[in-house]
Amino acid sequence: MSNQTEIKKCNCSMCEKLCGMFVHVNGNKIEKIEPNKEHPLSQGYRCMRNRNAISWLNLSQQLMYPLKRVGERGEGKWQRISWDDAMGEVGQKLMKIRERYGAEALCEIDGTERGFEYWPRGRFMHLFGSPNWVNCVNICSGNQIALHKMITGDPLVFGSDFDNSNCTVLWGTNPPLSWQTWWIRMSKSKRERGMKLIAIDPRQTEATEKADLWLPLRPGTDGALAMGWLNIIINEGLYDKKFVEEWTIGFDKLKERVQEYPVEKVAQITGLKSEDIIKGARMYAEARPACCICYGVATDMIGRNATVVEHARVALRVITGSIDVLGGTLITRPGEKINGGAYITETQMCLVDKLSSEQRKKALGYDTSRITSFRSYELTEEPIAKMYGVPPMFIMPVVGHTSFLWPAILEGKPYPVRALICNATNTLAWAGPTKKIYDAFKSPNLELHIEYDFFMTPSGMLADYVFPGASWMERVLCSNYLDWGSMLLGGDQAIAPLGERRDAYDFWRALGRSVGQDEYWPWENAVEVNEYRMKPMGINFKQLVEMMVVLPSSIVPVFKQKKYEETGFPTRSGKVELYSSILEELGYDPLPYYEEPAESPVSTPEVAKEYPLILSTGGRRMPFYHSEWMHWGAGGREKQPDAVMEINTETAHKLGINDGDWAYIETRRGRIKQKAKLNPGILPNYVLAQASWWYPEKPAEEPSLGGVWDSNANVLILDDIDACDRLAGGFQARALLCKVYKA
Ligand SMILES: Nc1nc2c(c(=O)[nH]1)N[C@H]1C(S)=C(S)[C@@H](COP(=O)(O)OP(=O)(O)OC[C@H]3O[C@@H](n4cnc5c(=O)[nH]c(N)nc54)[C@H](O)[C@@H]3O)O[C@H]1N2
Ligand SMILES: Nc1nc2c(c(=O)[nH]1)N[C@H]1C(S)=C(S)[C@@H](COP(=O)(O)OP(=O)(O)OC[C@H]3O[C@@H](n4cnc5c(=O)[nH]c(N)nc54)[C@H](O)[C@@H]3O)O[C@H]1N2
Ligand code: SF4
Ligand SMILES: [Mo]
Repeated sequence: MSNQTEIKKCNCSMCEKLCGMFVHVNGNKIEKIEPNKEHPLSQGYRCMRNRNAISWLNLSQQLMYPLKRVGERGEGKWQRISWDDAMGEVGQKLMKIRERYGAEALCEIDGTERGFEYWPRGRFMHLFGSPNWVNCVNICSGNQIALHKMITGDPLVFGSDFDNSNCTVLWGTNPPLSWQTWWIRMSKSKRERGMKLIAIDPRQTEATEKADLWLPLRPGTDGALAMGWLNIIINEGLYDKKFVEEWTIGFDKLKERVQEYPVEKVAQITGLKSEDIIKGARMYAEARPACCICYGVATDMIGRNATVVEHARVALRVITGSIDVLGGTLITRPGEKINGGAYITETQMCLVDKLSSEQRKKALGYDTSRITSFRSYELTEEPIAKMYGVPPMFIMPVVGHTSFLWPAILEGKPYPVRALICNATNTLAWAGPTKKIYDAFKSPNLELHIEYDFFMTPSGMLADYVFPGASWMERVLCSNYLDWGSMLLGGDQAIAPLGERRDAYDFWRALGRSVGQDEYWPWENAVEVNEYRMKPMGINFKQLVEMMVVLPSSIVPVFKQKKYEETGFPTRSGKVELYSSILEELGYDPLPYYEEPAESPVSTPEVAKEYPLILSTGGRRMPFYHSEWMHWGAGGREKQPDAVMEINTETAHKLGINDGDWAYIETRRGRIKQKAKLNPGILPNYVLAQASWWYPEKPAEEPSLGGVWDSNANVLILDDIDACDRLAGGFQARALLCKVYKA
C-alpha cells in the first residue's frame, strides 16, 4: 500500500469555514491538496491559507510532543515529557485544587471554536464541576446568539440567505477579507439578480465600494443608526403588518421607544446625512421579506451598547417579516430527524445536567453579564427543548467574561481561580488588556496553566505544560456547526498525527481520565464516539464522509419556510418578543436603546483632547487569522511582514506620517507600533489597527515573549467592567480613543 496515492475527503479548518478538500496521501505524507468542487458548502473554494497548508504543516516550529516547564514561567526552559506522565501530574494538581478551593477554581479558555466541536470540553468541565468557561464568543457572535434566543427562540446569527436575498446589509463586516465564501455568493446575487448591498463601515473597503449605499458612520454609534432605521420603517409604515400582528408581542412599546430617535438626532449622533439614513432604511425594508442583515463582528466589540445593537437589528429583521423565509434569515432546528433518527447533539454530549444549580450560580460574571449566564440559558431552555426535543445550543450563550477572570486569579475575587486550561487559543494575543493577562499568567496564585496548541505561542511561553494538537490534516471532523441547525458535516483524517500530536477528543479524554472520569469516556477515539452519535441516523462515519453533509428533510429538497405557522416560536409566549420578557426578568431594558461607548468624543471629551482619534482594532486581513500565520515560511509574513494600521491620508500627512512609516498608536492603556497604510476613504478621525499581532522570530521568553507587546492592539483595549457590554460582558476593542504619532 505504501507507494500508492490515496485521495481522502477532508475539511480544512484553518478557519471556521471548513471548506471541503481532497488530500492526496502517500504513506503518511501529503502530496497535494485540491479543493473539492462537489462539496455542498464550499463548492471548490479554497483560500491562500489552504494553498500553503503543506508548508505550514512542515514548519519546524510545529510542536511534536508535550512540554513541561523547568525554569521560571517565561524563562523559556522546557523539558520533553510523555503524555501519560504529564496528564498524571496535571490530574493530581487539578484534584488538589478542587479539594482546596472548589471545582470553580478551574477555568477553561477557548477561542474561535477550532475544529467546530465543543462537547468534549463541556463534558470534562461539567463532570469536574466547574461552570467557568471563558471564551471569545461574547465579543464574537455568542452575545448575539444569546440575545436571539430570548427574542425569537432561535440562534439566527449565521442564517442570512444571500442566495435569494434582494437586499443584504453588511453591518460592520468586510467579507472580501473575512468571509470569502459568503462574499462569492453575495457577489453572484448582485451580478445575476441585482441584489442591493448596503455597507455600514467608517472605512472604505472592497465591500463598501461594491455597495449601492455606503454609510460611513462614527464608530460605535451603530445602535443609534439601528434605532433610526426602526423609527423610519415603523413611522412610514414600511413594515410587515400581518406578521407583526400575528407573530410578535410588544410592537406598540417598540413603536413608542423608537420615537426617541428621529432621523435628525440620529444624523447628529452618527455623523451621517439624514437623507442617507432614510435611503438605507427604505432600501432595506422595501426588499422585504427577502432582506437580510449579515453577521459582522464590529458591533460586538463596542462595549456597553454592543448586544443592544443586535437587539435593534433583530427587531429590524422581525418587523420586516424576514425571518424563516428565503432571502431573509433562515432558521434550521437542531434535533431534527435525518434518516428517521436524530444524531446526538453537542449539548447532549456536554452533560450540562451534571453541573449542579449551586455550581452554575458560581460562574464568573453570573450577576453582571446576565444574558450569557446559566440563568438566561435556563430561562430560554424550556420552550426550545420542548419544540426541538433536544436542549438548545449550549456553548455560545453560556460563557464567562475575561474581565472577571483576571481579578479572580490576581485577587481571589469573587473567589480564587487557581488553574487554567487553554484550548486552541492564544489568550495573550486575542484578549486584553495584555498587561492584565500577563500579570495573571505570572501570578503565583495560578498554580496550574495548561496550553493545547500547534505552536509555542506567547500564552504558551508563560504556561506550565504545553500539549501538541493535531491539525485538520491529522484528525477527523464531525460537526453540526455547534448545534446550530440540523446539518451534519463529516471529513476524514488525511494522515496519522505527526509526532505525538493528539486531536481534541484524545486531549480531553486524557484529561478526564486523569481526574477519574473514566466511565464517561468509553470510546477509544474520535471515530468511535462519532459513530455513537450518528447511530440513530443509521449511518456510519465512513458513509458520512462519503456524503460530506447530511441535511434533514426540512431543508431537502427545498427549505421549508415559515415553520412557525405550524409550531409557533420557541419562546415563552410562542411569539417573537420584541419587548423581551426575559430581558425584563434579568433586570435589563426589555427594549433596544442607544448608549455612547464608555470612551468616546461625546462621553469623555476631556480624554478626546489628548486622544483625538477614534480607534477600532481587529480589521481582518488575508491570510492572517487572528494570531495565526505570523510564522515565516507559511505564506503569511512573506506577504505582509508587519502589522498594519489604516489611517486617513490627509490626517496622516498632517501628522507627518507617510504610507509605510512606522507609527505609534497610544491609548490610556498603553502604546504599540504598526505600519501606516494610508486610505483616502477612511473617516478623517478614524484609525483601524490589526489585533493579535506577535513575532514568532523574536525570543520565546521574557521580556519579549515573541514580541507580544510590540504591535498587538490588545495592549490598547478597555475592559473596565463598567465599559463592557452591559448584557454579555464583552470588552471594548472598537470605537476607543487614541493618538497616533510617527515612530
Ligand atoms: N482587539 C481585538 N481583539 C480580538 C478581536 C478583534 O477584532 N480585536 N477579535 C476577536 C475574535 S472575533 C475572536 S474569534 C478571537 C480569536 O481568538 P482565538 O481563536 O483564541 O485566536 P488566536 O489568538 O489566534 O488563538 C488561536 C490559537 O489556537 C491554535 N489553534 C488553531 N486551531 C487549532 C486546533 O485545531 N487545535 C489546537 N489545539 N490549536 C489550534 C492556533 O495555533 C492559535 O495559537 O479574537 C478576539 N480578539
Ligand atoms: N482573514 C481572516 N478572516 C477571518 C478572521 C481572521 O482573523 N482573518 N476571523 C474570523 C472571525 S472569528 C470573525 S469574528 C470574522 C470577523 O470579520 P468581520 O465581521 O468582517 O470583521 P472585521 O474585519 O474585524 O471588521 C469589519 C469592519 O468593521 C469596521 N468597524 C470598526 N469599528 C466599527 C464600528 O464601530 N461600527 C461599524 N459599523 N463598523 C466598524 C472596520 O472598519 C472593518 O472594515 O472574520 C472571520 N474571518
Ligand atoms: S482557511 Fe481557507 S480553505 Fe480553509 S476553511 Fe478557511 S476559507 Fe476554507
Ligand atoms: Mo470571531
